[in-house]
Amino acid sequence: MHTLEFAKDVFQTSFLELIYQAHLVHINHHIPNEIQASTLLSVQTGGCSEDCAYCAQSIKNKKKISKQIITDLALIIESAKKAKSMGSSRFCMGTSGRTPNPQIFKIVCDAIKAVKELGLETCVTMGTLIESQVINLSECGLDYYNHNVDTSPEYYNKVITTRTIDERIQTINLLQKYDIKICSGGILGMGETNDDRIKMLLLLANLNEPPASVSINKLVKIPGTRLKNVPDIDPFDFVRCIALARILMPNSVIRISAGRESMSDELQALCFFAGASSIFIGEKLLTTTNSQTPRDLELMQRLNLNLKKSCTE
Ligand code: DTB
Repeated sequence: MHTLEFAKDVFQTSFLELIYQAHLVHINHHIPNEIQASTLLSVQTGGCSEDCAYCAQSIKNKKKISKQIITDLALIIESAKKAKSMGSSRFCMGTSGRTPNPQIFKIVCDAIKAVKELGLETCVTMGTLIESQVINLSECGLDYYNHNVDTSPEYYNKVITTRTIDERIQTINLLQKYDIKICSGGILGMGETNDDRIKMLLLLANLNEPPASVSINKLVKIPGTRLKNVPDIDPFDFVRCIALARILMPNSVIRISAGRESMSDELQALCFFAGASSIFIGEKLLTTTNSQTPRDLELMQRLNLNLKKSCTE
């Protein structure tokens, strides 16, 4: 168990010392210069009853996205093949909504089995789960489940009121009981303080087991959402968060997730130095555009970074 005092001390270390220490932890626990890439597909988009202030998919959002479902398995497989050909080693499928309904759950279960056959790792994010759903997912061979804690416990109800952070942790505990690896993290730049950021990272580090993947998003300010005008996070504070995550969770793979499109190449390089070693590649995230693939591949080359191969290569 890490203490809040320790986490605050680390966060407040002088910047260069902090990223140097984080880099040492990184190269002691991970293959240097290796970046893992994941690709997202939104299988069910929009029509969500949750009120997450950052999300375009909430029915409470001013610019409503009508509910869309990809029911054709062949289309999902085609996207997964494309992801693999771009260099992705993990295919992540998302569904909007508080919890998956039986129709979407079946589509995703079939997709997990088909995507695994392509030699890709699988990850899904479908909201709150009950035990029988977790068992079904584990029987399908699901590798990762993404379930973010989003922000600190203290800031949570400023962002989401339709659920509690404890509900999130319950689902995470349930998934860990059935040995499904966890991808969890949150969003930085929603108006929270550095203390909130530290508390969120501490919460992740102090779960029964830290998440295998830690997803750190920089808020994408989507028109129509409550957070559309919130001030930006200081980029160096973002890097400090990556470094703190690296030091608190040495074995986890830290992903710079949403928000890379608005980051400079230099900022991304600092994040990689501080311990991030995963990104999303592909044209789109869920509803927004991602950093474009030619730019990402060029950045990998310029920084002498190698993409991690998928399991069958
Ligand atoms: C995560 O932490 N970030 C991903 C994934 N987990 C599901 C989603 C990013 C979405 C960005 C906004 C959008 O495209 O709507």
